[in-house]
Amino acid sequence: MGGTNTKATADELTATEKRVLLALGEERGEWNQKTLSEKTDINEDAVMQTAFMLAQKGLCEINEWEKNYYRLTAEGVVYYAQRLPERRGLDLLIDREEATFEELKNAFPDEAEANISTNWLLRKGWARIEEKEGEKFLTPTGNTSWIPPEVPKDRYSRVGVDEEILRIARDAGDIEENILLSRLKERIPEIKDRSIKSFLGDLVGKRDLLERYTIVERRISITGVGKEILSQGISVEEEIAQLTPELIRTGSWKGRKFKRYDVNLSSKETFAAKIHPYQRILDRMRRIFTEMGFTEIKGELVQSAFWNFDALFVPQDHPARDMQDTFYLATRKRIEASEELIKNVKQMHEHGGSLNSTGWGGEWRKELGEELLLRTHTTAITLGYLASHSEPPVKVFCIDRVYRRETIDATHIPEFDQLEGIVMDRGVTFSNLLGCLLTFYKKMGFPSIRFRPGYFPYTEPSVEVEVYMPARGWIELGGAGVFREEVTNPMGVKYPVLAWGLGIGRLAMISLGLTDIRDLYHSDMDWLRNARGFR
Ligand code: FA5
Repeated sequence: MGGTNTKATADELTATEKRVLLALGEERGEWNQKTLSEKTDINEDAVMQTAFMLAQKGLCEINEWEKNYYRLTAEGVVYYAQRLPERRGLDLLIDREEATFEELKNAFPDEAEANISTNWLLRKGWARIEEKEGEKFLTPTGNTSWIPPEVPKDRYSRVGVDEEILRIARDAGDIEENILLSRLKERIPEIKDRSIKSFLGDLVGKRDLLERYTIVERRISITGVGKEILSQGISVEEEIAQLTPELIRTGSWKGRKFKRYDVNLSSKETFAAKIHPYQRILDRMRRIFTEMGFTEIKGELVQSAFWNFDALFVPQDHPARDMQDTFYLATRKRIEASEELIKNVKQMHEHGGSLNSTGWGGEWRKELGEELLLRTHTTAITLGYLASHSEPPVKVFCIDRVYRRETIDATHIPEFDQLEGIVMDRGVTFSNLLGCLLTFYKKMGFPSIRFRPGYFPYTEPSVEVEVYMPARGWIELGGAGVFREEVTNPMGVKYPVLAWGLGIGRLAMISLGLTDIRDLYHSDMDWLRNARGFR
């Protein structure tokens, strides 16, 4: 860094940064959090924060490493004071030359501790089990130490390395691993580090007498650039960090130095409340259709089979009407339509009414039309509107929930939303329909969609709209077509009706980068916070 640059940096330092830099520049050379805090009289957290700021500016260097520490657990403290249960057990055995399990048990305050004593007596090879006349005894083996093979037994006859470790830890309070190792080696120079670690492992893991914890230690030292700034001389002036009404009123801010803002610092991420990404997509769709001159309509969730199917020229034996596909209510209701419309629909189904159509043939049964169901598509809603608005022009849309008995998978759920729309006017054509859908999807951010020939009982011609998704290939987004005369004629509609019903869930799933439609309904906070979508 050149001279002019470092000068500029010196000017940008806060008073606290200057104080810390001055301390770092003193002879001692290396500091840790604690010593630097004591030297500067700034608390440890703040001093580290400042050191990090200085490090970011290249003025100091922070080295970090982890250190293991040990201290006795509560049980460790008790066992240390009373000696380990197996040591107490051994003394008893030596005293009496042998003892039954029962006798050993009676020497301890509880059974658990007696068991610990027995287990470790056997494990350490201090006692063995002998049987005399059907009764079991514990007898001492003569071993009284617990040391690894590299340590000569005769020199450490009554030493347990674990006991030594507990003693050192008790004396030290909290002890760093390397210090513990070296203290133990002062006592038993022959012992290897590997053995000590295995004893420590037992005391921490198996016996819970010692606790191991890690502390991050830091060494902070000034860099060459830092020294250069100091060599130019810096003075610590108190700075105003926050402008208060008081400072302005009294005018005491005059002539004082203000803390500079670092506009390059990234700010903390905030997660303000916002509208659910899925709702944002619904709102966007509403806006697009409204901009295109459409009016939104609403309708009932419970529909009669007449409006959901019959008026749409869906034959009464169509598989979509099965109980397996549709949720029916247990009740029926008089059809909400004029007698004339019901009669016209009946005639259309039976023989094509006055049109050059054969209809579906057979008898159309009114009672099947009276069955109530949860609407399976929103086409029931636009159709109902059309029936009462038979004069052109009509341009309406509807966004609402529909229900189907579906096997749930990545693209199918039993409750989903559809975006329905119709245009009825003199001279509108199939091309207008495709253009309208293309415009909508383009505005939604899907420039490449494709139309495939489709089939619906109520439209001719019919298409299916598909969009490409790299993870899954082409996905069907919706159906559309021009209503057949078998649908429009009974209602007295004389002009072409363009109609479509688009699945919203699938579109939302693709827009939001999901591959499973079910994820739209999971309240995953991380996803909700970060999901980007329409505003
Ligand atoms: C219909 O519902 C027709 N009423 C659409 C229509 C309206 C055609 C007007 C012609 C004129 P379909 O059953 O294909 O069509 O459903 C339309 C869209 O809803 C599908 O393309 C799909 O995107 C979505 N969809 C269908 N079933 C499910 C489901 N179980 N879960 C999620 N989305 C679904």
